[in-house]
Amino acid sequence: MSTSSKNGIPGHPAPNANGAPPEVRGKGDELQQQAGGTHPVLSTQQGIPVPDNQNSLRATPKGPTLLEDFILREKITHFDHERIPERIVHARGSAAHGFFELTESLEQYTTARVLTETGKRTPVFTRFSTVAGGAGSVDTPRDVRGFAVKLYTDEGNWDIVGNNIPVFFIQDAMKFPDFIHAVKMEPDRGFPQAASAHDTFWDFVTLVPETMHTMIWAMSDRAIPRSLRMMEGFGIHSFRLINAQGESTFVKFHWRPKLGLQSTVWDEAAKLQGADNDFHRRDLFEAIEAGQYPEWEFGVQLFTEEDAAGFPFDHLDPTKLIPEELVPLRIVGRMVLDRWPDNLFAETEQVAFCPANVPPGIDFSNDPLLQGRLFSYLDTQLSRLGGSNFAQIPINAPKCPFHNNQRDGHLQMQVHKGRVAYEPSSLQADAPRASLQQGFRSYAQLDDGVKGRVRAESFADHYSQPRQFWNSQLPVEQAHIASALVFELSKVETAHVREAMVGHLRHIDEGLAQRVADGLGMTELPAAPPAKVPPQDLPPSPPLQLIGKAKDTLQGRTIGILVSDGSNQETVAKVRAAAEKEGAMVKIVAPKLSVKLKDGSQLVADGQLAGTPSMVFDAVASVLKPEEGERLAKDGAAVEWFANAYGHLKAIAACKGTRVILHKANVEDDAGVVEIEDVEGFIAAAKTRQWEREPKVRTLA
Ligand code: HDE
Repeated sequence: MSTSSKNGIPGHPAPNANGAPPEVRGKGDELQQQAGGTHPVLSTQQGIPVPDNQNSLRATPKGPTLLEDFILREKITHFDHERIPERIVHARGSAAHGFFELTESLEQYTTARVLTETGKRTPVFTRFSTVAGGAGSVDTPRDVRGFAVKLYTDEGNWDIVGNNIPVFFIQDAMKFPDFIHAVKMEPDRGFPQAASAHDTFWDFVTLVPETMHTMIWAMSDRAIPRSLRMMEGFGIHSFRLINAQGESTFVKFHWRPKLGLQSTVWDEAAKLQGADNDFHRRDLFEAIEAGQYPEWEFGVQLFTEEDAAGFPFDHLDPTKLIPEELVPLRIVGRMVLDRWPDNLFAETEQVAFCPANVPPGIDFSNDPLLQGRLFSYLDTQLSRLGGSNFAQIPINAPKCPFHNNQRDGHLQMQVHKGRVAYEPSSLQADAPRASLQQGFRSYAQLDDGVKGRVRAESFADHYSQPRQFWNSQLPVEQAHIASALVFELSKVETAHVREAMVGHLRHIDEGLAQRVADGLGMTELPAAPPAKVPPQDLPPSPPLQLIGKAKDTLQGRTIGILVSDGSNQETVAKVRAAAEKEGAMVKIVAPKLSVKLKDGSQLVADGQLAGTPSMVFDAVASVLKPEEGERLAKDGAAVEWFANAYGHLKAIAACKGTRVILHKANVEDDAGVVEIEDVEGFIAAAKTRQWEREPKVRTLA
């Protein structure tokens, strides 16, 4: 039977006047045949074949619907339960599959095979997330990003559940619920969603000065990444590596993006929220689909107990980082993400990370925040994933053999055989037994001290490292931090909270405090609160910069070319070829989805102008015949396209026909605004942001 239909969709029967396909009423077989006849028969969960998936069972043709209709009830019931509780934090996330490959063995330090077998590829699943927003919130708010990697090693799953910022807001797990309650939307009004710019967050921050270090990182452009592919990742806490002799070395884990670091500018991040809710998810998806697999170097900082004793801070305090000048980063591996999940729910949503998942040869430190996390993740997953068998969900199951005597429970998927589900046993030759040789070993640490609810004195310095961070930044980065603080605090309604924050900033840098106070219109600087430990001046550490660590490259970047009817196809082709040669992705934008070029050929655009603003590109080019330029100069979407590209410090290549729009958009000539004929000049400018333009386009604090 033919699959063509009046509505033109192959395989779809034409609807009748009231929208229902009457010829298939109660005739599932016929629908099957219309669709080609090769599809399996639709069935219920119990395997009962479904005769008709369009109409419920009615007592008469006009109803009522019968309770007897088990097919309808089963379908609706399952649908009603499709959602599971979203994560209490890090609810909004995107993930991909890939592999980890060790390039240098750490055999001297650990027995973990994933860190000793060079060249071996270990499968990974990596999930990036925002922290504060709900699962449906936007991708680009100012927020810390989660960077969680599950490595399916031969000795069990290893989860490095980290962030894109190397320190955390609080020192003790006891404070986590308070901190999260403060940053999430305020419970009485239900806003703001996915934003720290509100009273309760800053109230908490000002009352808990240990937050200062992560606060200043979160005010930097690290919290508004351009792409998940352009972020660093950090395990944050110190962990231990344990070697064959049982010796321990402390370790911090790092991920370094091959594409270099890059962020948006704040105005761009804010506008991206309107332009594309899924900007980061789409970016990761498109890169993987295009075969541009994102890659990170894997690095470790290794140090001993004795080294640690000499640090001017306590490495067990998660609000502190170890500058690379003190302990250099050793690159020992890489991670490549090369496969998008088949199903967002089954994989990205159901994946359950837990910092307690470590293979033998890796162990925990006493960091009190880490210690709390070792409890929290399993606990939250029991309720989020509905019971104790969530490790059997394919995305969570180890890829190495596993055997234990755990039985039964909700949604047990395994059919365990045999009569023995206990140890010791003598009745079954293949019953699992513990192994001292292969099993997980905890470091035999000798600790002394007294029991108590105390905070170590060595955790008391809250300002030296934020000051070091500030002093390590380039002037443009400092201006962004100061401006972010002004923006955030301008949203705080309570005057004493704003004042308290500026007071704290004085301990970090008097100049910063003054700039923020000026930006907020304060007439005098508020007093600084007492500091338990006066801040020390630590040497600046350039690896803490972001723009300083960016790479001038078009790899992984996207260039938008605006065209319209009559555009010169050769110019478009030239710009496209040059950009693609440098590794960029090129997208055509036009006032309509298909335009007729100068030579009469038809070009299908990737995006329609009004729906594809320049925020989604790293640089833009424009090829328009003069009449189209004149016409589009009256179109707000076109004018904003250039005004935003200019304001967001992007390179612009424009033809003569485009000049009239540039004029309307107040785009002034500078090194990043080039003639379209100067393709080389455009490519060079597109590899970086035009930082020197920034003072011309916005007032920074
Ligand atoms: Fe988490 N965190 N966290 N966290 N965290 C969760 O676990 C928690 C902390 C991080 O993509 C939850 O399964 C406590 C630091 C990431 O699925 C929960 C404390 C760091 C993810 C939880 C912390 C993180 C989570 C929510 C203080 C950076 C998302 C759902 C003691 C090193 C992982 C879930 C993913 C998720 C608790 C602090 C990173 C509630 C109690 C520090 C990347 O268990």
